Amino acid sequence: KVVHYLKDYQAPDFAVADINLTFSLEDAYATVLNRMTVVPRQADKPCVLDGSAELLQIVLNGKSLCPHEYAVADEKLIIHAVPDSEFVLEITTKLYPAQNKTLMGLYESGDNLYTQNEPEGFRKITYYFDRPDVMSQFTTTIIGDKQRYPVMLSNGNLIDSGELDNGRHWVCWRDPFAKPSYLFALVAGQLAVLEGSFTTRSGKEVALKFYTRPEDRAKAGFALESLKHAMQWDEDRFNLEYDLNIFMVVAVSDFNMGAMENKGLNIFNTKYVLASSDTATDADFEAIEGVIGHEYFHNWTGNRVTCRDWFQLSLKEGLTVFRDQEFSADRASRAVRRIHNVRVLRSMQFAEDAGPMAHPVRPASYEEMNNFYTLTVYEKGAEVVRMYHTLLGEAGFQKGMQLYFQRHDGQAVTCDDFRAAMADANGVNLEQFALWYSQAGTPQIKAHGEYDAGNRTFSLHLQQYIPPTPDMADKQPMVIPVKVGLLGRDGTSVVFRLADTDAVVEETVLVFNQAQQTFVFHDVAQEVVPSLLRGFSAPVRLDYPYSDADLMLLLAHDSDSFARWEAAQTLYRRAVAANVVALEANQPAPHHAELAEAITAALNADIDPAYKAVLLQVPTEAELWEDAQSINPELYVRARQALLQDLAASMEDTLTHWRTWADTQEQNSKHAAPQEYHPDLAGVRSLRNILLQWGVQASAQVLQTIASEYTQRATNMTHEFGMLSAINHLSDDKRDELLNQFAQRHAHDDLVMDKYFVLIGSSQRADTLQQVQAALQHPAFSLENPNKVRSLLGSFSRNIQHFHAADGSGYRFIAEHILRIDGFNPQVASRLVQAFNLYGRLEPQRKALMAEQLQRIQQHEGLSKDSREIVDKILR
Ligand code: B3K
Ligand code: ZN
Repeated sequence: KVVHYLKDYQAPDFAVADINLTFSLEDAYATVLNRMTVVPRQADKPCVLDGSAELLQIVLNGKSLCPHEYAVADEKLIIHAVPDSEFVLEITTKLYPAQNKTLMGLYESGDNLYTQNEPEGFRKITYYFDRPDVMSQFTTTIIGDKQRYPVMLSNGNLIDSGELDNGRHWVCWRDPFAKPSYLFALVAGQLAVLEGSFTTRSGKEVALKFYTRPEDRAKAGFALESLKHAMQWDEDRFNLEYDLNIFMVVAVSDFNMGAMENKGLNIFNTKYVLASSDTATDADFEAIEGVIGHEYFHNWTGNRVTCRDWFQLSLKEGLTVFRDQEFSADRASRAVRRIHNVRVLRSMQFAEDAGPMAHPVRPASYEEMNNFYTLTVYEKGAEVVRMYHTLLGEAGFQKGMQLYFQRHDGQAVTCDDFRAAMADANGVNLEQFALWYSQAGTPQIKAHGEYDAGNRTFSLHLQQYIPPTPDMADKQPMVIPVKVGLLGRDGTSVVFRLADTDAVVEETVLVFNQAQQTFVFHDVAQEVVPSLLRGFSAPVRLDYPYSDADLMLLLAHDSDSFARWEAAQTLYRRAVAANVVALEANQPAPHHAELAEAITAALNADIDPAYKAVLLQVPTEAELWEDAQSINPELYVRARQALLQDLAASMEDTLTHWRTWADTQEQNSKHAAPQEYHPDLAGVRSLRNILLQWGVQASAQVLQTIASEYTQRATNMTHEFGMLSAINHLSDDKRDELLNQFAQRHAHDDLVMDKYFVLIGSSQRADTLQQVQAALQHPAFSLENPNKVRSLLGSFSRNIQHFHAADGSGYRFIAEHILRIDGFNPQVASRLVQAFNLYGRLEPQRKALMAEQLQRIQQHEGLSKDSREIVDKILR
């Protein structure tokens, strides 16, 4: 096994002045001629190229190399002797895209060809210095049959094209911007195009082209509009303009992840391009806008300035996630978007940080880079960028961005370079801040405070602790921005003055950077309840000894929408914890009357419906068990379920009232087409759907209502999927009937069928495993399509109740399918292996059952290094 370490980084021995690729697409294979001008940076170094494709020929400065002049082993080509000065290397390889099921390198989907090269796919195409700090100008010629490959695309601008004999044609693309190999892309096939244009602020007209299967073209309109919004936003907020004359997006249904930011030629999972309101939910529309933004924003943060090495992945990903989050927040519902991001972070990234895969935002080592496209690199990375923003303010942050581009445009750099730009542009010291990149684990803050009426001061005592992770035991105190306000007992905001200033303020950001620290607020007129970590100002867990009454006060009055929501979350967590204790002792779960009242009051308050909807989200099981040990997952499911049932029963009238209100809002909407996506209506529908989920808990009658209204409402997918989700756990035959009807009606629609598989895989019904097994045989299902695997098996692996079934059937089932998938698509398999991350923290019986399956995976002959790295880390 080969472990790569950040500390071993060495600059490349060779530069590539330019690279010319010629792809000849034949019926069953493709040949690639790679002609590059290589410039040695030091004398006497052997030339080591990365590659694993079938090698046909190597020509050095016009002379064909004999086998003794080079060696091929372990995905490397070593040319023993090369000139000390610039030389031309021509390498010919042969590829079989139809047989490539890894979906990396060049592969076939439908009858078309697509590439995916990040991080190390280019080496499956040709032999090259396949590392991000080798940047070059690419010219790509593609030759293919006119009927089979009418459309042939690559990066940059189309500079020439022509006809050939035998019904073939050719095109030549040139990308004027130097780029690393991971940003190279090629697409060929029968594709329809939806066109638009955008005029940049300096007056350049950019052609926008969305390529899809012909039957999908009409569904790309929303994505096209999203792209225009993203281009405008990047100019307005970040002062960044697009740099080529053409921007292409290609949608493909077989894709390992969401999308890929190849220069000028983004390749997208169809899931993040295609939408119409009868096949996509409002959440799907929002995800499309976000991902389109994300990939577009990479043009500057990722492509113009790229990563020196893959350890620096968060340099582009954390920053670009921050940018897409801000884009979405500026588009609509900032408060609700923030809460949504925090919820993802807390339920998934915190779990990663507390498990066997814990790693810093900048990992120190990896075996398989594909395993490090993680929530930590992306989501925690975005929180780290957000902390610069919180500490420096918007203006200071933008000054830092400007300096970053001034210094590094066209370069491959590190997270330290980014931090230095932020520090230097603002004249501040960010040395200690570097710990956010090197220390894994979620910092925990213990806080308490007291009011001194005589001195009119409120003292806040903070203590930080960074838990040990498998990679590191002892950690240093970090810089934690803690945004704080104070509320009086009547719920009003109480002003204060910090020591050493005259300014009287309502809110401040404390810079908490020692193991323990006390902050004193002066001139505080009355006893207060502190509102802490406003806006979730740092990715930490914070514990303050609030009474339930304090939390209810914050829930009713806090002016900060995150802190207000968080108060409800804490109340929910406490209630579930009380249920866990009762259920463990075989007692009935207690009744939570006060909480029901507080939530009812919040629902009845004058707030935005989308915000009401998130207030009704009870923390997920993963948030509930936080870093507990000896976990019995089923107990948490039952305790959470008991809380939902109890609250819903007490709140039945309120739930019905607001559901009727939501219906009226939609009916009387001022929008011309209320079934279409619009942020306002999306908020109303999200409220309606969560009320429906609660409603089903409160009364069996709701199922009848859903059944009777189904057909009329099902013209809108948000409603249709909302209704099915609400009844998905019921054992009533009506549920099966509606689900079957759904599957039949949408049998031809790949993306809607994914939703069907999600419903099957996530149901709490007793027969879920049987239904999942049956769904594997469904004609629309395929193990080779990652969306299908994620929908059915991915959702089952997150189905707490059934994946963690006490008889081990869930573990066995997932392990068996991991092994089937690992044989042809290691990336998708190794994602599924991470379903077992909870291993070390499970109660003994489940732990033993899981160990059996983990060992079975570990001992499997020919297991990919992707899956091996994960399983070894879980079992170590
Ligand atoms: N940069 C790609 C991710 C590539 C993942 C490779 N396993 C998409 C993105 O983050 O925008
Ligand atoms: Zn990205």
